[in-house]
Amino acid sequence: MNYQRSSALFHEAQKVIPGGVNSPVRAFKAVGGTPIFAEKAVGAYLYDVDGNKLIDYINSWGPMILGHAYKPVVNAVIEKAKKGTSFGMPTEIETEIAALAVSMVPNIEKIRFVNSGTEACMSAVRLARGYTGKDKIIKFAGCYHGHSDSFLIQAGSGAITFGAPNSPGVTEGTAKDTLLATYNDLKNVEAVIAANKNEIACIILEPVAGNMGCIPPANGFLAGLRKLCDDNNMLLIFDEVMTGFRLAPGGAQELFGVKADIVTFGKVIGGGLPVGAFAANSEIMDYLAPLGPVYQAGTLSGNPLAMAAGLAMLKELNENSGVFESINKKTAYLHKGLQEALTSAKLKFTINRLGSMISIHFSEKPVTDFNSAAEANNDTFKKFFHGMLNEGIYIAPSAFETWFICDALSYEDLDTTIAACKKVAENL
Ligand code: KE4
Repeated sequence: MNYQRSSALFHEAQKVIPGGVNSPVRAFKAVGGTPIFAEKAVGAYLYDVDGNKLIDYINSWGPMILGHAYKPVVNAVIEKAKKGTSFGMPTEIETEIAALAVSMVPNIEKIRFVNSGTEACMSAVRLARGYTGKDKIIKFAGCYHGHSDSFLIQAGSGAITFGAPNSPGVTEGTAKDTLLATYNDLKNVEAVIAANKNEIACIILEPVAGNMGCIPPANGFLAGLRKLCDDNNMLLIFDEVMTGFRLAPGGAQELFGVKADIVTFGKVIGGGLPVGAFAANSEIMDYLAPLGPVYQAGTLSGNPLAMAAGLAMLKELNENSGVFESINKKTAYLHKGLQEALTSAKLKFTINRLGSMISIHFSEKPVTDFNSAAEANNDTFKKFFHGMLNEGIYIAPSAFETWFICDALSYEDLDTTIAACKKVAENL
C-alpha cells in the first residue's frame, strides 16, 4: 500500500493542528505509523487520499451502521442545507426526531439533543447530581464517556474512596467526586458504595463496553447495578453512545431488559453529523433549564442539518428493523471465520462479541474488564493491525476499541476479511 499523500498531508497538518489530528486516536499513536487521510467513503468502503480502497470496520467509530454516504441521509442533509444551516431557534424537525427516539427507546419520555457523546454524558451526570442532590459518581475503569473532566479519572490511592486525575488540567477537586469500580464486579461496586454511603448520585457505564475492546456485561451484572441503584437512591446511567440504535432499536435497555434512569446517545443518532443526546422520564428531564434548575445549553444543539441526518437514519432503522438481525448475522459469520483463521495460526487470542460489536484480544485469558484487556499482547495487535491494513482491511488503530460492523458489508467482504486475517496471522 502506498501512503505517500497521507504522509505529506500529515506533515502539513501537524504544523497547524496539535498532533495533526482533531481527535487523538486517529493519530495511530497506539499502533505506530502514519495516519491515513480519508478522501471519501461509500457503503462499506473507504478510499484514502492515495487511492487505496479499504474495507472499513471503523465506520466513523460507529455512526455508519448502514454504510457510508447512505443516500437517504445524504439527500436529507442536502435538502435541509438549502433552507439554511442554523437558526438558534426551535424547529419542527427537532420535535420529529425527539418523538421518534422516544418511541423507539424504552423508559424515556423526553430527550435533549447536544453535539457530542461527551456533551451528552457530561450533561447526564450534571442532571443526576442536580436531581439527587449528591456529588459523587461511580464509573468503571476502561469505560469511556468522553473527555469531560469527571471522566478523565484513574483509580486513586484509596481506590474505593476517591479517584485521581488521569490528565493534567483535571483538578483533584473534580477527581475526588469520581469513584472508579471494576467492570463486571458487583462485589467491588458494593464496596465502593459502602465506603461512600449516601454520597453517590449515579453509576454511569457502557452497558456493553466498547472502549476496552468489546466487553459484554456478565450475566446479572446490569440487573445487579439496577438493584444497587434502587437500594441506594442512585440513578443508573447507560452510556449508549456506542450501543444505542445499534444493539436493537431500543438499544441495550431493550436487549437486556434492564431499565436505566438516564440514557445517553451519540454516533448513530446523528447519522454521521455531530449529534449527542440524553434522555429520561419527564420527572428527571424536567429538572433541566428552562423548566428546572439544572443548566445545560448549546448554540448548535438541535442543528437542522444534524437533525435531518439523524432523523433519516432513525427512520431507516425504525422502518427496517431487519437491519439489526442482518448485522448480527454478519458479525457472527465474521467471528467464526476469524476464530478459525487465528486458531489455525496457533495464536493465543480471545474474541469478544455481542450483537454487531466484536474485538480480538491477543490473550489466552478471558477479557472481562480493563485489567484483563490490558494484559493482552499489544505488540501482536500492532503487527496484526498493520498486516490487515496492508491487505486493505481497516480496523480500529487501537487494541482498546471494538470493530464496528455496518450493513453495507457483503459476505464477500467478510470472506475477504477472513482470508486477510488468515494470511496475516500466519506471519505474526
Ligand atoms: P464523542 O464526544 O467522541 O462524540 O463521544 C464520547 C463517547 C462517549 N461514550 C462512549 C461509549 C464512546 O465510545 C464515546 C466515543 N468513542 C470514541 C471511540 N471509542 C470516539 C473516537 C474518538 O475519540 O475519536
